[in-house]
Amino acid sequence: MKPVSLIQFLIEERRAGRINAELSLLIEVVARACKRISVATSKGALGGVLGNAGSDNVQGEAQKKLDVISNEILLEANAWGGQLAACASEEMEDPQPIPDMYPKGNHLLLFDPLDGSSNIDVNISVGTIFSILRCPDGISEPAAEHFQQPGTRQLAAGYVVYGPATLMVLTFGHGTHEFTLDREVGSFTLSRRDIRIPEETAEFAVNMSNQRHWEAPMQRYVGELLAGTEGPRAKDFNMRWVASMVADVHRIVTRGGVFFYPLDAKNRAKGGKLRLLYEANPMAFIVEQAGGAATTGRQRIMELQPSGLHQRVPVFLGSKHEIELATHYHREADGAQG
Ligand code: FBP
Repeated sequence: MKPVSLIQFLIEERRAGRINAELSLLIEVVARACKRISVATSKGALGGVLGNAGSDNVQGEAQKKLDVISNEILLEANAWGGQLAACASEEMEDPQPIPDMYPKGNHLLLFDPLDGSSNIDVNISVGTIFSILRCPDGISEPAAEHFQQPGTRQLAAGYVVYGPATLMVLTFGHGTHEFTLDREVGSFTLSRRDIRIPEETAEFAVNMSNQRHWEAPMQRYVGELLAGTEGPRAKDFNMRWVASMVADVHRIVTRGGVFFYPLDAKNRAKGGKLRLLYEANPMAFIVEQAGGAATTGRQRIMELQPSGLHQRVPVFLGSKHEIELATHYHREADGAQG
């Protein structure tokens, strides 16, 4: 089969009327920025990009040098692209307006410039996660509230994994597709079209060291997985935890599985660990478009009405039947139907 480049794929989507020219150009700009981040991450110590930046982000977390470098690469590339009204990032408290010297567009871009920061210095896969929304009509200076749209309003979402290969996984709401960076040509090439996540799985991902802090329904659900053939599930389950959401989710998009970052006694006050607008919503859109499911343990993530730019939520996503069961245990414990 003749290789299909990302640009060819985008032109096909435009011809099919599934996306417009502005959204297509915006994806090209984001993809180009991620190619530069891929080069930066691959340099490691030789590029002087490892270690802390000596500053904290809005979440109070120590920023890694690559957090800051990736954030700047994405801001700079998208400032002059002409498709954006503004963008927002995990690394910035407030939305970043487009400088007046550049033309503005009517899209809003949200991103986690470098997901899995705790793995950078130990050479484990990290990534970039992004979500694209429409800027509300008549808004020329978007504020945080204009980004606070439910995940169902996303026009596109994607992640890029910087691993042995650099891969981008993308959805516009018409299936989920994977592109591999061909380093010789310097462009992303379609490697899997219309990905389907198996509804059943025997593989789960969760940070088990938090077990004692979990709610009872989560203890029950994971307890049954660990009991395996000797327990009510009568089936053995295997566990994986990379601690880079992009890598854990990509494994699920590739061969199925489930990923959990549940509410626990440590993160309850913050509402969870992972961020709704630039981690949970884009991953939920990608997974749902590949036939999986994504909930907070109680409700569909993409139906949440966001209340803050950096709002955190519990995340349950992956193979449909397991997510439905884990969610059922939580709702049952709450005395809710379903
Ligand atoms: P950032 O690195 O972007 O802050 O993301 C949070 C994250 O690293 C996720 O990628 C990952 O799933 C999770 O935190 C790991 O959490 P823990 O350190 O508890 O294992």
